[in-house]
Amino acid sequence: MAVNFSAALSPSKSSFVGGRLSPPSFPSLPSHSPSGANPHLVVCRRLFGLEEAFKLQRERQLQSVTKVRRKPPLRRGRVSPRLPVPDHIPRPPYVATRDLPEIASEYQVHDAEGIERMRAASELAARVLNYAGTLVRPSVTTDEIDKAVHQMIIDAGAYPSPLGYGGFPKSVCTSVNECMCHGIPDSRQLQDGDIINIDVTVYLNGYHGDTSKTFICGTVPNEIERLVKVTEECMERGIAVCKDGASFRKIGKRISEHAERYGYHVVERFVGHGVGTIFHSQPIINHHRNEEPGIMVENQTFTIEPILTLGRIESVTWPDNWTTLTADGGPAAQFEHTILITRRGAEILTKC
Ligand SMILES: [Co+2]
Repeated sequence: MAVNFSAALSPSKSSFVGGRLSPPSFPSLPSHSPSGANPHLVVCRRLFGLEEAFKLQRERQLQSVTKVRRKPPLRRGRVSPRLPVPDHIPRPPYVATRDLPEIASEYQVHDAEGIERMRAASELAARVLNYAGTLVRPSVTTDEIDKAVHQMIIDAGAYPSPLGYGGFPKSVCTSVNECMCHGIPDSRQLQDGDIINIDVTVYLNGYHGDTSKTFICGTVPNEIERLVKVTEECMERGIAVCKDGASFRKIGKRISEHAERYGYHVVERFVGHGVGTIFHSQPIINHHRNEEPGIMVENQTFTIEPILTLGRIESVTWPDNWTTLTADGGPAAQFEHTILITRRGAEILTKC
């Protein structure tokens, strides 16, 4: 499950969302005289020609997004009542409150026993995610996926981490088509041509394991299938630069390079996070290019979970305070693993 960067770090500055975006910028031009010999005029003409080209390119991109979408916009379905968790299953501390927990400042670096517990929680999360993926087909509701995921997690003696996190009402996030993350399972039936990210986090023996994947429902247009594939590759490339002593900003650099090769965009608003005994902690993992400081250390665990969009990265959040969609209605894909930093690389813990 991704952290909302602005809510996590600057709750009083929600206008910060998207604030770092800048359109292609042009030097400010001096006013020119009507004389054709003025060299500024030539510069102006060239620059305005360039600006025009950018505008046309943007319009074409938006048109292709609209064409690919071909589906009515996502709407809220009915959300069923909250599912019970047996009393013997230990709850994470945030379940007692409706408030969104703050991002804990400590890194999560483990001893041998902690690593074993991280492995167990992460492997369970991966198994649940695989199972959830087998349920994806036209006519299945996201509520049915939630119920199945919930049952498998409590049968394993674990707690579904999203349930009650900051008031989140369900056990898993299901984000369909233009929903970039934190979709709430409801009565909407999946349709042929949908994509759906299922984001599973479990709390087992005091440790969280967090993983997500975007699944394809039926047949989707080639452009969307490619977006999904490239998003997974971006996550893998981000993981490939991780090891003890590497800087966190390499992750964003590598992911952006790969996304840009295909003309895709990397969402900045949602970030990866430290994970372990605490669901969301430092370090914040930016998936876009950045100059943030910070070095990975051995035995540390965190998530890498890039979201890529076909169109623009600006987002809108529904009044439920969770469901977040691309503002332009274009599709978004996301993949996530929990990883363990080792001396020579990173081990993916959320695999089975
Ligand atoms: Co996460």
